Amino acid sequence: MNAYISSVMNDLKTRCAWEKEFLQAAEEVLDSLTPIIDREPKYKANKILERIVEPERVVMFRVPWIDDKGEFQINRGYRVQYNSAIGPYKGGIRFHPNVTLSTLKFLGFEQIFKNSLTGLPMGGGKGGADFNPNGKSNNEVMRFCQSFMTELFRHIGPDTDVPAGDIGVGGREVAYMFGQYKRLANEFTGVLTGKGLNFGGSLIRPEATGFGVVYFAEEMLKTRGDSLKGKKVAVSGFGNVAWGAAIKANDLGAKVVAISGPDGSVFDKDGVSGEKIEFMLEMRSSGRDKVQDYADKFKGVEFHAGKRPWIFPVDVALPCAIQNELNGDDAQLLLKNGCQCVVEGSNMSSTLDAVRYFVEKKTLYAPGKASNAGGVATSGLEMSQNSMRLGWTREEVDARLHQIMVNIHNSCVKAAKEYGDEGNYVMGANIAGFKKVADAMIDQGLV
Ligand code: 2IT
Repeated sequence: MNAYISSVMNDLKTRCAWEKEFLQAAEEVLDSLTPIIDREPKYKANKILERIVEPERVVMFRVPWIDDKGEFQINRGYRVQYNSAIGPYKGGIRFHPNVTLSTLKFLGFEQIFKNSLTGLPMGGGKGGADFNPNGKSNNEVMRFCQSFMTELFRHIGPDTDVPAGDIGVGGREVAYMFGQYKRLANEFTGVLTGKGLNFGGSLIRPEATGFGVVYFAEEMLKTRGDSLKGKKVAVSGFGNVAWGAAIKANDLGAKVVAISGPDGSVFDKDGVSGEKIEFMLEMRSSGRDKVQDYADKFKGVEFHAGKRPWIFPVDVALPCAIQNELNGDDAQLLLKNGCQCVVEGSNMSSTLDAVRYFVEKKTLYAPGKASNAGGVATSGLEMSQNSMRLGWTREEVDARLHQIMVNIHNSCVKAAKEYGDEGNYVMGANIAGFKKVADAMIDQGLV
């Protein structure tokens, strides 16, 4: 870290002392920008770091709704509009009881660089609420989504800010929010992505994040003359990202031997494939949030209560659940057991000590902002289709997604090499993502 970067970081630590996740994300990015900041004095001269860590706008609002018993409920809603230098704010909405401003600032900050890496014209943003959809009735979820959108609608628009799903927000929630937006704004536009196919959604969007993670893993393995064929894979979570990743890993000849949930992990020596992948969807829609259901349903499956899937000997690990789900000890255990490749499907899956360990050991390690960008990239493709008022075929969307993941992979590799640390995907992703946004900010003057 050079003097300019550490002064920006120290200042941030004082001013955002309580925003732990945000400080973690900022430190990971800023630290790895050292070689480009050293080489190009224009970024310091234009105070780019001071500007890029500060969201352009944050909206926080009350979300009142009525539960099925007729009781009033109050949640807190947010939208962090982080950076619009290269396009309208774009990023998901998370409904999870742990959501705070810190969570959404970390996610919004990561989204700036991720969206830039996709090569599509999208700025960075993120939103959400400390609402837990698990255990809620369909009507409760609908009322919550409508109330949330009743405030959010005045801050977003197809050329201003285009939200989508994230943890706790899937097709059902996006549809309810879209319905309410349309009613309030009196317009039918592509203001949200991840919509249903009947009203402007894109084919492949549900699978896209997980597919992209696996396409990225395949590109990384290729750099060492290897491939996913015959590899044993551990996936964490059983949500949208884990599901897409399991499908594509199977397609490419790998065997998914573990998935997990908040209650523990399952080890399935026969592999998660066929109807077992369908069952992941059932577990998700049941709202029970328990992976033990998988072990109860299928023969020969071990359930390890309270354990993460990083205890199993595998070749490839795909963390696809939530931030900080893989720590330094997990990283050491994975490598000790022979894992060669760790590709993040969740945002900031790894703690800073795990990231540093992987980088030091020259593991094939990809940070989420590069490897999980296929989700938002396909959202970008949904925006294009909405603007054209046309829909592409599955094959067309999948081919574009695949090409985007190959391009992101190559940008990371190229930037890491150019700035002196070949094979370091953390540095490569951060520098490549940063450069485009920072240069656009300089061009547009002090705004
Ligand atoms: O973290 C992410 O990139 C997402 N949740 C997807 C965002 C989007 O706008 O599709």
